[in-house]
Amino acid sequence: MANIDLLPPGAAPDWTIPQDWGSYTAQEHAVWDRLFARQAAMLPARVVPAFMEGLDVLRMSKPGIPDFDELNERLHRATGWQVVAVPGLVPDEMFFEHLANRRFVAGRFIRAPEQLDYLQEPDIFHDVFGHVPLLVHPVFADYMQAYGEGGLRAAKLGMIEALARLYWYTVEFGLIRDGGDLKLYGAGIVSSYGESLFALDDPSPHRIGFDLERVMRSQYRIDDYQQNYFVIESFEDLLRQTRDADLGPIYERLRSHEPIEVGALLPTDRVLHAGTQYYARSGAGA
Ligand code: HBI
Ligand code: FE
Repeated sequence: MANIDLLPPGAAPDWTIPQDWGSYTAQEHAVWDRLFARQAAMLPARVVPAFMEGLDVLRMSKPGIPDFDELNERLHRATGWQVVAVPGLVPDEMFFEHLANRRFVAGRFIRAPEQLDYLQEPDIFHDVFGHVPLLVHPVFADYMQAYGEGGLRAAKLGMIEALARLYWYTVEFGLIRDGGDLKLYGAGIVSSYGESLFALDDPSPHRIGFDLERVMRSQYRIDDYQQNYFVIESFEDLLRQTRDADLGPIYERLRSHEPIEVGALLPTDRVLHAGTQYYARSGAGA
């Protein structure tokens, strides 16, 4: 694991750097346009409507990498959030501190043309296309700030891993009911062509009703499509279940229980789809 606790040269003490939008090259803008066009064409029927509304409010269909100064005018007016540029992953507590103050940290760099389909570290397409449109939705915006505040409290209790799992299975890889359908909202999914298909259509992964404690116990994979997806009823329900939770007893039980293996199903799970786990077993993507 790279030592992400060394402040990168040129970064401010809060890890932010200037976006310096003028220095993006035509090729970098072209990579953004290619990724944007591919997702914008395939998402409308798959993604939660609030995501498309956010793209529209932020005028994100404008060609090229978004200029944060322009983006933030609209975003801040909508929900008080702003996007700040960082060189890459920031230490957990700094990450929580930014979220708690309605600042979303976005990697400034964009992937190379040959990395179109997967990269380990979040780049500006993952962060800005994937995460930012939903920050226009007032309830999701509240959830992200509450998450940051909860993360700062959890850090003091040694429960960062539980919060990282909650982030992973909601903000990054969450599914949501929309009427009778399942729709995408997790940034890790909507910024990935392949996983936007896999997460909804493929019989392999489990799809399980969201439960805070279950998610906080659930291990996850960072190197391939998810084997489990958790489904929320609404952003309002997600916010209510997390903000109103009595975390003391949950954290106590987490300390005394083993984490839940990726791909496991529990008798207490609200199973919407019991997956075949074929994809994971075949090691297709690994
Ligand atoms: N830093 N820039 C950046 N982006 C993230 O998504 C991020 C991070 N640091 C920590 C982190 N995510 C997660 O581990 C949190 O759940 C803690
Ligand atoms: Fe992310």
